[in-house]
Amino acid sequence: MSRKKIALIGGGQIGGVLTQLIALKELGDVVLFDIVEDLPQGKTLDIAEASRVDGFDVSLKGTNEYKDIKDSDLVIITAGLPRKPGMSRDDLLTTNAKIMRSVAEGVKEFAPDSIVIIISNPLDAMVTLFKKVSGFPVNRVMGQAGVLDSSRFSSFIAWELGVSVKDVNAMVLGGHGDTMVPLIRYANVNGVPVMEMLERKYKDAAKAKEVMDAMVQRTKMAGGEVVKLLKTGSAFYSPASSAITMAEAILKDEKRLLPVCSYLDGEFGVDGYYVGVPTVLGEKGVEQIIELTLDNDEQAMFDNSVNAVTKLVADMERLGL
Ligand code: A3D
Repeated sequence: MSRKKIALIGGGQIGGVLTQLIALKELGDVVLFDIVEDLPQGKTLDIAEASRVDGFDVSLKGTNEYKDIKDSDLVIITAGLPRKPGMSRDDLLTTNAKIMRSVAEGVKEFAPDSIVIIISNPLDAMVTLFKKVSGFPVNRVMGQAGVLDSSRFSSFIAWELGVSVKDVNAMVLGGHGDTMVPLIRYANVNGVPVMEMLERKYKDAAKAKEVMDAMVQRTKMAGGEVVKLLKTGSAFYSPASSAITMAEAILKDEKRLLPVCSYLDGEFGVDGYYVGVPTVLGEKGVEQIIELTLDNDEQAMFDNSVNAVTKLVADMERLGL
């Protein structure tokens, strides 16, 4: 089996952590691309010089030229501005859409058979734009958001219940914005419903609901919480780890069921939009979309989130981006 080639477009905060994680896990050879001269060369050199102590052996190359990503198997895109305090993800639309267009053209030309994971915000719009400009089939274009949002939700549940986060399964669906949909009813600790555990802990259903609502709210605002603390940018360790989970599922054909920003063609009653839904990832990229039953409240939240995505995409089209 030949070594996989992974192109990372954007050598900023997330791009740097992605490079390091790919090296540590020896997932493949990395080409880190950025428009800033010397930045990707400096980051890859720094990480490569830890190869002896960390014990990894992969090739890491920094570049400012698209031709170096030629024939990559997988591309992960983080090019674009991150949020600063007080900004919403949607405030990044105009700037990042221009960047995403140029990236999509570069990837289309030099890595036309790659599978692409997008992280740049506003996520749902950037994935839509990449698909439109590249013309890639929808199974090869997806976005990372739900894995991170679900990991955040799972962390809050574990901290609240005093259990290992390894045993928590909780999924967040919908768009990657304030309307995202943490699925309370499906959240469990090794099969035991989280709501049941909260009700036993507090011996009061109303209090349990209040605690869960606070965790849901914190999940929706979790990106902003980090932005407020960091002041100069947004979260980068956890988004990188989340994208690596998806990358590993694809490169190793793991068939993992993960919440992925996938193209819906009638599933969940949505036609022609990218939305976060349970997705099976394997060597072909998006291999299955798993539909699940939503109750009335969940469906209303999901519809609201889909509306936010359609509005964002309409804004992008209205602005001619
Ligand atoms: P940052 O550290 O600023 O890195 C972005 C990099 O993109 C910089 O090094 C830029 O030089 C580079 N860049 C700008 N224009 C281009 C271009 N045309 N071609 C190639 N590279 C370019 O940001 P970051 O790494 O912290 O975040 C990157 C993106 O991810 C931002 O849009 C964030 O909002 C987004 N983000 C998404 C999530 C999700 O979960 C979806 C989480 C956190 C951040």
